[in-house]
Amino acid sequence: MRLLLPLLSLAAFLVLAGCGSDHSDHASPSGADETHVVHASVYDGVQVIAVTVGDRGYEPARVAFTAGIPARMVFTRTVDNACAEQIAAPDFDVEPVDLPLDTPVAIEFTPTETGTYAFACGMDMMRGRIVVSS
Ligand SMILES: [Cu+2]
Repeated sequence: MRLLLPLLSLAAFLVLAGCGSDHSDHASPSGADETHVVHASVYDGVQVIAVTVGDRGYEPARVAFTAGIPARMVFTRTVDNACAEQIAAPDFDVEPVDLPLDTPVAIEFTPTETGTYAFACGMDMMRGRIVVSS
């Protein structure tokens, strides 16, 4: 018991710490991830967004691009989860691409029309949204 108790309290601390970061990440008024949209930054004529594929899915799960400018999404998978092992953007003809653990992988396309599109895992189970505006 002398050994077990400190381990249990450490585990409790880790759970609380994880919970705490959850709240700060999703501090939007509605509390929903759906409202959190990250706009691309333009570097050398390419609009770029970095997305982490973690145990809560895509972060950010909604990204915004401008129509008519080449776009690059750089995915880094940080979770060892078979569902997250590939990324695809079928609306932009991006076929499923492998995401090795902790290795940034870029997909590129040029959004030409405004609208809301999808990116997803290779099985189309884990999904994110791409919002294209003019
Ligand atoms: Cu999947």
